[in-house]
Amino acid sequence: MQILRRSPCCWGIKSLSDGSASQSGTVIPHGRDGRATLRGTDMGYKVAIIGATGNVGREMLNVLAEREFPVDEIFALASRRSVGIEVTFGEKTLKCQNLETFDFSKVDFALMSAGGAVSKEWSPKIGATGCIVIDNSSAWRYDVDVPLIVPEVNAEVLVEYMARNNRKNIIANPNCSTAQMVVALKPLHDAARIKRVVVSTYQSVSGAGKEAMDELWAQTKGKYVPGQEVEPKKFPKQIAFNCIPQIDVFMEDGYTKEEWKMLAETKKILDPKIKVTATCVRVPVFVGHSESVNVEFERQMTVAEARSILREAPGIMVVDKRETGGYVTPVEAAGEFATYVSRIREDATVENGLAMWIVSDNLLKGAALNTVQIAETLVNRKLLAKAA
Ligand code: NAP
Ligand code: 2RA
Repeated sequence: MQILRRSPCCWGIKSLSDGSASQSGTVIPHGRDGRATLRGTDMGYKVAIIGATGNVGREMLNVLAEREFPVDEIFALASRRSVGIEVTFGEKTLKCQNLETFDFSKVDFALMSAGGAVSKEWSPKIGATGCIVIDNSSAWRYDVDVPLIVPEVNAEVLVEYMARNNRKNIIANPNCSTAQMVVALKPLHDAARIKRVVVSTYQSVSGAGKEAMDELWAQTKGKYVPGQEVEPKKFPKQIAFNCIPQIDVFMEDGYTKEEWKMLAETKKILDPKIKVTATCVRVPVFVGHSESVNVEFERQMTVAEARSILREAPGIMVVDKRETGGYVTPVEAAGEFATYVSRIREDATVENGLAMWIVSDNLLKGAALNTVQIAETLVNRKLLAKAA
């Protein structure tokens, strides 16, 4: 299933909230349409997209083109099954090449979204050629020698990493559910120190890849057409007209791996002292993850203060009208660069508590956009010049 993208600014508002320097120092200037673009650079880069036929890979091509990343040459790579398949990059059509036979010594960036097994095998080999790998899988996220980056939150980690001589040249992109949550929590944490987070997710099927989207589509149709019923394959139970409280495998403590990822990644990116408990649920939505988040702070944070902080935060858009329809749903967030925060209210069951609703396009801030922002940060801060 091809993802139909919505118009860039469906709400008639700019997609990123702030064009000035974020607290981490990442400068994200805006283009004409309000989207962030790179500062003027006098050189272009050679970029390979690994997993270019997939959900995230196609979005990476779109985002690079839309944000006018300074590309000299671009290569679409996938498995040998996809050699010759065409994908688009702006106005251009690219033919997919086989990852296994590609020469990475000729590229600066490998933006990777081909799953953990492929990344485990290929990222070290590609990194050893001097090319910077930015990987979307979970293969490297918890490696102490690999930075896990959300540029609005911890871009400064890249400065120290790129100055190392013995680095792997691998940078990890977080899980989609973590990325959108930490980008909203970071400015609040800076203001009032977060002690504990309780999050329940409502994750779209695109988070599980293109075949998962096909399964929802076919299963939904199959419910109405006798003889065309579709058994669960990508999901553990029927996903059409249903909710499944399991994403990824179960762990010994009864949590799922997706839930554990939210905990471990929030600690690595934001603060190891923050306590997180998560319940991750798959819902029959094609694109856009939603999260109900309860946050406990060290000091009082009023709703008004939280709103005002979030309104200024990079990457965040507050839409919170306290009236019917005055909040964002995944349908509105799909195709957008911003992470939306709605339904901000006091959680009176704990001291210093707030509750909120966070929605973002999982293929964009949750994957492709964040990957491109990491590459932009390396370029803008001139960190690549130091690459081995
Ligand atoms: P997808 O739609 O299933 O696409 C998978 C891509 O990987 C395809 O391009 C596929 O190429 C390629 N691939 C598979 N095996 C390969 C191999 N042996 N060699 C080369 N390429 C191979 O999956 P996706 O949703 O794009 O996700 C990709 C990765 O990003 C996963 O690690 C996922 O966990 C991660 N991620 C996804 C999201 C999200 O919201 N979707 C968010 C964060 C992270 P072929 O077409 O040739 O098979
Ligand atoms: C999911 N978080 O939604 C994952 C994507 N890698 O399945």
